[in-house]
Amino acid sequence: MTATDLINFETEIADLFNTAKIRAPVHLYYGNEERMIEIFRDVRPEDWVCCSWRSHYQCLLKGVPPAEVRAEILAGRSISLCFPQYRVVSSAIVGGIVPIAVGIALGLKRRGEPGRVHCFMGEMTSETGIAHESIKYSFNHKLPIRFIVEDNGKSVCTDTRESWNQPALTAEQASHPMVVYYKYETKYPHAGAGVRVQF
Ligand SMILES: Cc1ncc(C[n+]2csc(CCOP(=O)(O)OP(=O)(O)O)c2C)c(N)n1
Repeated sequence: MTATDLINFETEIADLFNTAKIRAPVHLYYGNEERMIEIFRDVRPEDWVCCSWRSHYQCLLKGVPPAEVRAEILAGRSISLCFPQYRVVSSAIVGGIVPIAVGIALGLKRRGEPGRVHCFMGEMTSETGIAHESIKYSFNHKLPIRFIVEDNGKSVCTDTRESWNQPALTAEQASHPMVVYYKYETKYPHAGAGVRVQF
């Protein structure tokens, strides 16, 4: 999957959404393709990838065939794509996937199984209590997991830094051995594709 393949996939989904072929929410990525490809250089087939409502790139990069991802999105399940056979799972609850990811990592460690967990979250999610506790627990218990904080600056329509009255995010202020932080600028709204229903 190249950056162009990823962009083309999201463009097709945007068109399908804007022409009402998809009748459930979609959350699209844009502007982070190179970072995603770089992050996935460290993801192996035995690893688990855990995502939020925005997960098309992760599914494609984990090896789910584009036709399978597209079919699930057309069926209205973009917001919580799960392909356990490819070891990629999602939750659309803010913060919901983070302790699930920790549980998977704990399971791998207890069973002595190979592989690790890559848990993606938006920057607002990364400021929640559940994320802070999950990162602390994983670090102290030396779990096979890393957390990827993806900063697009907003939480739906709210400015994340402004809401916490914090000029820099926690993940930005101090580097953590288990956290990868990156910033990107998207051309899409929080949800939808800029024409039909969005919020
Ligand atoms: C418990 C809960 N509260 C509210 C929502 C609605 N909601 C969905 S995404 C989102 C914003 C999350 O922002 P961020 O973590 O920065 O992720 P982004 O979508 O910007 O990637 C909110 C409030 C939700 N899905 N779950």
